[in-house]
Amino acid sequence: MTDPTPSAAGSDRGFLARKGEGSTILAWITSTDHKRIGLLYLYAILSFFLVGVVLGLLLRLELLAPGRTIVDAQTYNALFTLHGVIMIFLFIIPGIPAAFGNLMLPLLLGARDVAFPRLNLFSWYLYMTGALLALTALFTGGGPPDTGWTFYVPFSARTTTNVSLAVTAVFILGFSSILTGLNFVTTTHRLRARGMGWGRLPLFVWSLYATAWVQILATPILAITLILILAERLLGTGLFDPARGGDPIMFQHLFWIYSHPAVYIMVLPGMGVVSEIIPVFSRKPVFGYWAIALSSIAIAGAGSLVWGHHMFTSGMSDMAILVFSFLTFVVAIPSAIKVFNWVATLYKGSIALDPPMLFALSFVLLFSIGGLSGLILGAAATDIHVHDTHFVVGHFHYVMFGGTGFAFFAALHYWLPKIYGRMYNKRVATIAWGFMFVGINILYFFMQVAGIRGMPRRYYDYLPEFAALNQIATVGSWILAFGLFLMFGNLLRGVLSGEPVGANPWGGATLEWTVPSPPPEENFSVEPVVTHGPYDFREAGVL
Ligand code: HEM
Ligand SMILES: [Cu+2]
Repeated sequence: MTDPTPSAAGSDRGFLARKGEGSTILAWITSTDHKRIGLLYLYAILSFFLVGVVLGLLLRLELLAPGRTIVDAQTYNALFTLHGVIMIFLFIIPGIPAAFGNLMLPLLLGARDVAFPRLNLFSWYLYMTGALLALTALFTGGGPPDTGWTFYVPFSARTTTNVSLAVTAVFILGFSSILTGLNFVTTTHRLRARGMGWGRLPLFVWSLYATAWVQILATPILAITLILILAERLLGTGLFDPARGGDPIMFQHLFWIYSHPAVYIMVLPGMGVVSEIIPVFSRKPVFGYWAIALSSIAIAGAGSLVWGHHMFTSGMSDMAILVFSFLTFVVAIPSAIKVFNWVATLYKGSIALDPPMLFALSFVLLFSIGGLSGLILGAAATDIHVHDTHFVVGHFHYVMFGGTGFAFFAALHYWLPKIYGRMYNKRVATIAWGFMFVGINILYFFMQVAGIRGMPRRYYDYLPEFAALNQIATVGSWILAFGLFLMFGNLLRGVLSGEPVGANPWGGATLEWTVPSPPPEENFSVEPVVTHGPYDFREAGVL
């Protein structure tokens, strides 16, 4: 570690280094402090993200030219399956709630810890067990799974690759997610500081709260679905096998009844982060507090009813298609409400384009592009044209990477100074953001164009007419990767040897900015009493 320069606000390194024995690895992996658990999640999640990125870059490299470029077809199948499984189950679902929820929720509420600190640590162990099993599936059994992250039957029931282990891994990961959700709901209900009514909850807390309910209610359906695949593979139950009276379409229903709501587990916390950052860097109270808070609940609720839009081409009655298509458009309303309120918050604000704000604003733009392309998929007629093409891949990367991924990076740049008491280089952060923003747009926009013209998804080879578009997209992936590299290098350098910061470097009005950076182990030395809303900068004395 570099020089222990005292931070402006406190003279010690807070929860990061409790006297001598508190800093061993053993002390970390047995700690029940929510901040330490949050960091354990953060380190693990970022490591898996980097593995996922490398796999993604390999996929793009294979698609650089028609024909075989670097891998054969079977390896390509394994690569996109692993890329998808890692990015979905190890990065984007737990990313913001497990890492930043754990780090910040008690601080935002004025609490000492989450409601069940030991259950919290147990959730981390479940996460690590599931993650390591998923990676083990790569190297054992009949070879890496090749089904895609959706594990569709009948193929997943028949393939001889290591699907059973991968499915078990995802099953365990699901329990980690459920327990985190239970912990957060209880914490929000029971551990708010005096004076913190529901109308004074920071919007990030509202988004975690809505997410937690989806985690609790939807994830068990995934657990059941996964057990049924195992039963199909190991016992030959025939539930999904038409030859034995089963129904493969039933699998798709079960899978998407979880996996569509899961996209809200992915994106709601990101929206919460953005709702925190935009008012602080506009120096203005958030516009439409209740509209933003309640639209999270509305998205979680309505979003649970639209799973059928993944199955327009699977064979459904026209009536069912009509209903699912209609409901899908209904979810666009609360999402748009959020975007309008963010824009209204910006209006006539005194906007500071610091790195967290740049990432937050690009979230709004990229998520909107992703959302609008989602409407093309939600309308049954156009979906039939672009179903299972690269248009879909572009759409979900705009939403998940441009949306949630950028919100995750926004959170990193917003809260890391609080956690470590040090600042990264803001200029380098801005340059890194620039590369990532340009890279992501080149990569996914041209994937969408290729998709509209008929480039299918999950093929390792394609017709020569798609070559130019694929080349441009692959170059985009290199620009993006360079930006990521720069960003992580800069953050690491900031954490290790950046300028020390005080308690409130951005001028925020929420409770975490009232404690030293890094926060002390017990968070608050005196129990806080909340006397103003989370965005009343004047009352907080920061404006
Ligand atoms: C937040 C980050 C990311 C997430 C959540 C994510 C997620 C996914 C998912 C779920 C799939 C679908 C796999 C399947 O169809 O079975 C996929 C496919 C793919 N991803 Fe990513 N990804 C991310 C980042 C990247 C990056 C950085 C790249 C490129 C550098 C990339 C390139 C690809 C490619 C080429 C495919 C294959 C498409 C196909 O063959 O169907 N992804 N990704
Ligand atoms: Cu969906």
